[in-house]
Amino acid sequence: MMRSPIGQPLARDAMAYVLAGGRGSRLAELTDNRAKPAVYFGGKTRIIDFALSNAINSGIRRIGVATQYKAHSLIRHMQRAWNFMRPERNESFDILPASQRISEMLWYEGTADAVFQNIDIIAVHGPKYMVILAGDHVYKMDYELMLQQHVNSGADVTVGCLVVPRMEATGFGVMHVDKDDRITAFVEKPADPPGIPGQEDMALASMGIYVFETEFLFEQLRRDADDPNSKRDFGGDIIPYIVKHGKAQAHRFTNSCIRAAEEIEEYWRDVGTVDAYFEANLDLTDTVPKLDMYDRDWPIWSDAVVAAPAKFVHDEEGRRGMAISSLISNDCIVSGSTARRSLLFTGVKMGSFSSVDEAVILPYCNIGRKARLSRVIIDSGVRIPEGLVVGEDPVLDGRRFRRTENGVCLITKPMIDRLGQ
Ligand code: ADQ
Ligand code: ADP
Repeated sequence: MMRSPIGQPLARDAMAYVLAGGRGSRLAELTDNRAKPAVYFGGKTRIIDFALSNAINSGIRRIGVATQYKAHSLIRHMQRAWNFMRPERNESFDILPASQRISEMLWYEGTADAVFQNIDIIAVHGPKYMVILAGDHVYKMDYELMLQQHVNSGADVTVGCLVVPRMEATGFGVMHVDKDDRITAFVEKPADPPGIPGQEDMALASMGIYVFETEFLFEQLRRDADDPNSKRDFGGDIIPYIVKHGKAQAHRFTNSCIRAAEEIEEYWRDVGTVDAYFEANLDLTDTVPKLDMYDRDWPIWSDAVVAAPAKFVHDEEGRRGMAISSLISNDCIVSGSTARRSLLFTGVKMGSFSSVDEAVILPYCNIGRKARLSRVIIDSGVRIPEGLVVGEDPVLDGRRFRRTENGVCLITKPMIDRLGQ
């Protein structure tokens, strides 16, 4: 195994740089007030916790997060949850909002620019390798393996990749590789994605994560910044250039960080649409979910809200409060009501006679007495009025809420406020 000069895994000589500025507009109202990486997922965590936990679990101790769109909720979350790095051990955690550091007029123009504008800050930390990550995917991955492959292959850049159905690859960077997985062609978001030779209905897609030697990355970013035709984007500009003029290597995503890896199908989700977000959350209510949130070897960290335990109580008339196949977080109270195949995030209160079925209920919501809800996502802090029924009349639901193709209703505070008018 390759080691750093002081005999440690390569991850200790690397900095993870998480791109967390994008809106994720297909998540509709869920990203009206927060960036996609700040969207809650899985009962306790937010989406960005996956990339950050992967970095920490891989042994990386220097982390930067570039933020831009609606960053307030994201920054607050990271200050609460991720502020445990120790500078005296050469650890760091930098939140890097697009702060017009180069020119007062400039936000981060593209993903490459979100790194370029912070070159001086990265240089102070002095990592030999940069692991560029996206803050908006749900997966578990050991970046040390990608670093090892990068050094062993002598590549200029190593690109994390996945095999996806060809017609789903239109939103990805799609590549061709030779027999040694060297990338021979790379097209960003092709309308008609090229298939894999011998497996024409599948395509090799970029996960949008990259490993570089820091000095080489800086050279490329400076070169790109002088190119008037560049959009300053990794997938659109930097990677295609290196594929053409240098050596780019593909690193195939595997479950290798999971103990039972061989029995588990590979799990990576973009959760980019309301339906995909709903399904990925509900998957966690399966008896044996594909994504293990109880894995002590590869835990997903988040902020530990100091709050009372979840509580299930009889109401005043003796009706039982209960939850079946559900994830119930701290500070929830289920009183004389029933949750089935649902996720109740921190601080959700369910009143008597209410029931929820296939519901993703974000923190600090109140479900009023006698409400009956199925196939819903409820945004944080929403008070569901007494007796509201959702999931039984598609036409009415569609008029009141955002109802998806799959019949999932996204319910937000402004939508509830409009009901009373
Ligand atoms: P996209 O999915 O289009 O393509 P992009 O919008 O470039 O992703 O965002 C990548 C990451 O950077 C996201 O985490 C996003 O939040 C963040 N981001 C976007 N704009 C930013 C900005 N200005 N400042 C800071 N962060 C920003 C990319 C690649 C494809 C690849 C897919 C995989 O370009 O080749 O296939 O990711 O999802
Ligand atoms: P986000 O903005 O991404 O939804 P926040 O952390 O800002 O996440 O809070 C979510 C909601 O929960 C907000 O409506 C907020 O007012 C409410 N909230 C946060 N913490 C508490 C708390 N301890 N008790 C009651 N409500 C809270």
